[in-house]
Amino acid sequence: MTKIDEVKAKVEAGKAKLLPGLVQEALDEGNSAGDILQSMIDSMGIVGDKFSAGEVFVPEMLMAAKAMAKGVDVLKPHLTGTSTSSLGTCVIGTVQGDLHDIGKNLVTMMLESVGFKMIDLGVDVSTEKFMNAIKENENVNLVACSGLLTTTMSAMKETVHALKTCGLTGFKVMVGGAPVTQEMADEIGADGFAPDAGGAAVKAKELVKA
Ligand code: B1M
Repeated sequence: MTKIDEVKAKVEAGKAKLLPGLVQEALDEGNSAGDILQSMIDSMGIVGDKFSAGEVFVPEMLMAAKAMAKGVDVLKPHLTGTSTSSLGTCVIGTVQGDLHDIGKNLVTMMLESVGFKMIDLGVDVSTEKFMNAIKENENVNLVACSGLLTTTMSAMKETVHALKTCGLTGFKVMVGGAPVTQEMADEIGADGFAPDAGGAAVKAKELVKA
């Protein structure tokens, strides 16, 4: 078994304590941070499929998520650049009713690395909380909403609608997350969509420079 396969297997098995050491060993062996990250994302896909099939349950999903977070901590310095330019301030959060944060955290990391100051509101973020963050922080030029559940897509729609019609100006709204598509983003009036964290950094730059 290669070190990268071991990382993948231990994320799936939810072995959080083993992950930092294994990820470091995979890096030391010359694997790229991007490849290691992808192996962990693939693992979460497998866990999700097993959950759908009734082979694992919420506690196992949670343990896998914790293991991945530990692995990402080790990868962080290898994934992020050292941008000195300031692109502005981005308020980010997972929409109301949704507790998934791994994808949102990866997007946060990538946006930070291209030069955004990030205000991370966490998970289960109400529309009101997004709005207060725009008012309370200077130069907010981007709001990023993440969502993983089909059942919280209505919350995303409500939040985007409220942000676009509340009278506050000077920012663009970007959406993303597994169930989100470009078509849906257009339909709910978002300014931008990205399918993954790398794409989110590219789209964010594009949006604030437009
Ligand atoms: Co949940 N869960 N979960 N879960 N969970 C999914 C999402 C699910 C697909 C699993 C399945 O059934 N196959 C399913 C949703 C089905 C649906 O809606 N159609 C599901 C379910 C049903 C649930 C519960 C309802 C289960 C229950 O209680 N019965 C429950 C809901 C709780 C809630 O939120 N209210 C629940 C709970 C949980 C845990 C808490 C146990 C845990 C989350 C822990 C955490 O996040 N800290 C969890 C996990 C781990 C998963 C899976 C297995 C993995 C998610 C993940 O982290 N993926 C997931 C299955 C799957 O994804 N295949 C599943 C890795 C991550 C890197 O990918 O978040 O997609 P992702 O982010 C990507 C892109 O989407 C994108 O960039 C990232 C990668 O580069 N992206 C953006 C994300 N946000 C973006 C924002 C952007 C742009 C791009 O711009 C703003």
